Amino acid sequence: MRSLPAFFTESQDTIARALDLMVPAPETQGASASQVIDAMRYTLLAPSKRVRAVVVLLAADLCGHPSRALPVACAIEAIHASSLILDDLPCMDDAPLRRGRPTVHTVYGEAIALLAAFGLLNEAYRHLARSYDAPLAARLTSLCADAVGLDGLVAGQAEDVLATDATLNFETLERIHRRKTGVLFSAAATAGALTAGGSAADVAALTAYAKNLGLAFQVVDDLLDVIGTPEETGKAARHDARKTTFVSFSGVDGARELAHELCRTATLALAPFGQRAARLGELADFVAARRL
Ligand code: GRG
Repeated sequence: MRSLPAFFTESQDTIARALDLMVPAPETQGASASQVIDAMRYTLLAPSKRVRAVVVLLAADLCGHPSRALPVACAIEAIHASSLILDDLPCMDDAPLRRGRPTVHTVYGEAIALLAAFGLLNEAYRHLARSYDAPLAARLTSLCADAVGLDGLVAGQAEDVLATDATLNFETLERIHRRKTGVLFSAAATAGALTAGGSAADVAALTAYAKNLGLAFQVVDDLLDVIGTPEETGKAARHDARKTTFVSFSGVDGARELAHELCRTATLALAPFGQRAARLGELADFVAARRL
């Protein structure tokens, strides 16, 4: 397996420190609020690849001004963490394990898990409002709301939940995962470019990159459900057995090849940047080959 490039692990550390500050440990909020904050931090600070936040930082770096990217990188990680809590609930995927730990609802109960998910979503938007000047905060908030909303995570999850036990065609499967997974990658790349004052052409190239990267990421997620171990993925193995996945369509080898193809297409979209996009190219290579 390809190991993580050094810039990736350095960014992960920077992001983890910023997330710790974004939702500080409870001190004076009282016992009930403390439980919710503990549950939020339990998910937000758990071991994670933080790949969406890394995309934000690399996109901003590529556009020449990385210094303002960290708050929106954290907001996107908080949105992602919120979606994981919801996705794992008994009424959705009913997952026992996430990020190598028992899922939030199994530790804190369903009511606190739901509140922690809303809490993280709320903190994400609050962080944007407080970290940027009004015009940029408005653009980033709108971008994130679009990614979460009715052509994004919520819509993708709804279609996915309703399709359990159904046989899907490839077009439907692709639409579900573009919304559930792909749009947050696209939002991450766009957000990074916006904080750096990237041009419309920069944003278009980065969005094309992220769209293909996000889908590749999901194809490998499906693959790892079949061939990965809980030690590698931090999740229960073969949890998607009742769903149509990219592996049901293409088999194990076909899914890995599809992921490589999507990552090659992603990297090609960055050709106008030349060597400056090398790190995003390395990130795509990592995604195609990942086992975690
Ligand atoms: C209101 C935020 C919100 C969401 C509601 C529940 C829901 C709609 C959407 C679920 C979206 C979801 C969980 C998609 C799966 C995406 C995916 C591949 C997750 C695994 O991501 P990794 O591997 O995880 O990056 P780590 O733990 O490394 O961060």
